[in-house]
Amino acid sequence: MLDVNQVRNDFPIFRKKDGDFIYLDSASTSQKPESVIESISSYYNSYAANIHRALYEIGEKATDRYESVREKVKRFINVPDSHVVIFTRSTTESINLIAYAWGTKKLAKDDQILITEMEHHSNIVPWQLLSSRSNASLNYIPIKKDGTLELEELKKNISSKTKLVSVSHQSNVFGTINPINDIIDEAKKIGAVTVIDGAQAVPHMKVDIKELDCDFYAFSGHKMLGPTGVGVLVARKNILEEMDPFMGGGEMINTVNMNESTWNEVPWKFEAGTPNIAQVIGLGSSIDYIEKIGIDMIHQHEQELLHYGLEILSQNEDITLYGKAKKRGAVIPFNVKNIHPHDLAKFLDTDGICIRAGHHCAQPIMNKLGISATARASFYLYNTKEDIESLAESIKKTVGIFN
Ligand code: 7TS
Repeated sequence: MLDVNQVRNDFPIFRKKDGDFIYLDSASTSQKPESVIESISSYYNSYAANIHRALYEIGEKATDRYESVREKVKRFINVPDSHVVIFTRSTTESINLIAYAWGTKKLAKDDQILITEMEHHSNIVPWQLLSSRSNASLNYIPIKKDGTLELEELKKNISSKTKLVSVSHQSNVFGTINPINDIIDEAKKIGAVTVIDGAQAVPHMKVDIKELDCDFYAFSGHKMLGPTGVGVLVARKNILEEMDPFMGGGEMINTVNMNESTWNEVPWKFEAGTPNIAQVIGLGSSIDYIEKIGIDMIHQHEQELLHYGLEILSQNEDITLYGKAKKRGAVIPFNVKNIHPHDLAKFLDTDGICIRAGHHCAQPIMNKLGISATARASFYLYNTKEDIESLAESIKKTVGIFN
């Protein structure tokens, strides 16, 4: 069993006695353990230098630390080759990179991009932009009101025209863990490229890229105990080699003359300019931390919290819970009778409880449910059953004030 008290003690933000708070918004961003914060300050305090160019000790150390994080990502999610691990700013940037550097070259009129109604806006808008640049059509696999995909519709929608299929591994609204193995298999049958948005999956469950065998997989450091400003894109090497660069600048070139340039090898071809060095090093420490605790242990702890949360909140008749997927991560969207989720979040905040309220950057889901917003509680390794009991109590109190 996970020793949550010990875990919480690793996080400076939870050690403060004054202004105690209960953090139930990890699907938005996670808190950071001391080891991650220290690895970032240690770079700035003792070896701050640019990478890949400095011929002195601290520059070489910074380069080694930065590059070693590719190996950590490779081991953590079982990527075949550390050279297909590209550092970006976020999941959002990783998906935009694919849409520009792969999509602009590969897609044309009569081609189809297939996504789902369950996506975060960052897995919708880049494809809308690509669709208007290329004239390829953009189609959606519908969702059911219970927060699962209409998989029967996948077979109806996918055809030889489909060139790219992009799906989230785990929904940020319902927590639904999508059957991405089946979707990748269907896409492969017709030779479509597959993109998996793993922003909500990598922090919370074992992900195995070799086993998934998708073409692209994207995630963010800040949702997995790491700093903001670093994301990852892993991809199949031959596809990366065929792609044009995303951004031009220093480091991504091999040669530059007045008229043209040639490109550096993968992955550096996609890392133009000075990267987020400290953030990448911080991501390395967050992977170390998660591996020390064990991703399966974290997943199991979150599953217990999820089931406890569903049980406790369902006892309150004023609460409507959304999502009924059998395989589901620790995310609970809900609404409380006669209280707008923004008001609820503000009232819970007076009890020191942080939840998210709004459309969660997933407006097509809200449209499907016929609502404009929900409240959302999401859990991570540092949350406890007492946190959930406090949430339930504070909701009851707020209902009393409003009714
Ligand atoms: N994809 C999914 C499934 C997400 O949940 C998010 C962020 C993103 C992509 C974008 O990640 P970013 O790091 O590039 O911003 N989701 C949320 C959320 O649910 N609440 O705030 C951010």
